[in-house]
Amino acid sequence: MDTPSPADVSGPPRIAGPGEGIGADELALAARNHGMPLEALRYEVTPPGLHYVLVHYDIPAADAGAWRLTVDGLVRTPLRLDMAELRALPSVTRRVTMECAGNGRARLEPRPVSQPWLVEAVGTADWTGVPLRTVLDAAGVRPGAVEAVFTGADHGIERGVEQDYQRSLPLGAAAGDDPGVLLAYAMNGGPLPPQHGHPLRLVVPGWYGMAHVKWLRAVTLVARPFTGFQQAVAYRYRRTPDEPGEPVTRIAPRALLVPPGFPDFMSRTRLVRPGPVHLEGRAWSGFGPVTRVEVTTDGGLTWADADLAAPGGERFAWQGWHSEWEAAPGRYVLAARAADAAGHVQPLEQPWNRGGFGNNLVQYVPVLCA
Ligand SMILES: Nc1nc2c(c(=O)[nH]1)N[C@H]1C(S)=C(S)[C@@H](COP(=O)(O)O)O[C@H]1N2
Ligand SMILES: [Mo]
Repeated sequence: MDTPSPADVSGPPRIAGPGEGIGADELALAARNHGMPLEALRYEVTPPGLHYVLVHYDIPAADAGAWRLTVDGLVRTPLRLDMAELRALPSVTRRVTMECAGNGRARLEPRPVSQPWLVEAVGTADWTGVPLRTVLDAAGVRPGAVEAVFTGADHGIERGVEQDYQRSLPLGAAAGDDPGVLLAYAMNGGPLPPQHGHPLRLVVPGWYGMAHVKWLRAVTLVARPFTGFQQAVAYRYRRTPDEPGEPVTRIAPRALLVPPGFPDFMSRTRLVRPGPVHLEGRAWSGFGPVTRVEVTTDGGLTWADADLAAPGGERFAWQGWHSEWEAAPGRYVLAARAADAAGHVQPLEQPWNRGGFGNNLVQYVPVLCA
């Protein structure tokens, strides 16, 4: 008799065939993980419960009273901190827009089979916690450390590999001012909800979601780049299965519209009345401030500059934009397009890769004016 192995329940990554619809496996993920309803783009800070959620395995049982964060590996003094000790350290609050690296995946052709996000895997929160650097300074980083590995308390199997959720950051990013990594214990002034990492998570401003390890229980300094599953196998920009690929890191620029008017229940087509229509939305980039947002109402034939709010002190929070439209009866396709200070512009053709990562193709919004 064959001995069963974790690989028996876990298939290889798959690209959907031509015309293949979303499967029951993807529906199961989509029903657990949820996006931010796009009308919530109207809020500068996403209200609790409307921020997107992505959890690879299960939300682990977590008791804040018994929680310990260990800091070990290449440090002079290994630490074991409880939540009271962490809360006693000087805290900071930062407004950060977070987006899943797989946002936009379901619109790719061909479609990578995974969590089928359209464009709603985004949210902005005020995260409060201790700068990671404070804790690393207390532990004393030893020479030779090149990366910090972050371990979550959740456990599962992915493509046959049983694992704790783990990710690493280069020491410069983990301990530096840019992006200013936080050990966060509060979200929008309240305790972290279970699905967002209660009682402690990492926040890595400007980086895609996978870096912000939830239910954080260990920080380990290592002498070699981490080769765990979520670092070296998943979250790489690859066009073929065998290439090593570039790592997924910072968020590519994106602008989204608050859907104008009101929706049709099934098609989600928007209806607006003839006359002036106030178009608004938000735009963000992990490479620095957004410098330009353009809007089209004719499916991309012509673009006009939107009024963009100046970047505030919070470099990694989204910026509002608005544009006025005089709508006449007819059918329209609206879209917005962002560019950032580093010179990245949202593409009009899909940036395809096997994981469906960093797909920041512009969002087209069909509108009927009647
Ligand atoms: N421990 C742990 N951390 C995790 C994950 C996870 O499954 N386990 N998912 C990551 C991914 S892929 C994303 S997009 C973000 C989502 O954070 P949110 O659910 O708070 O929006 O958490 C990241 N941190
Ligand atoms: Mo993600």
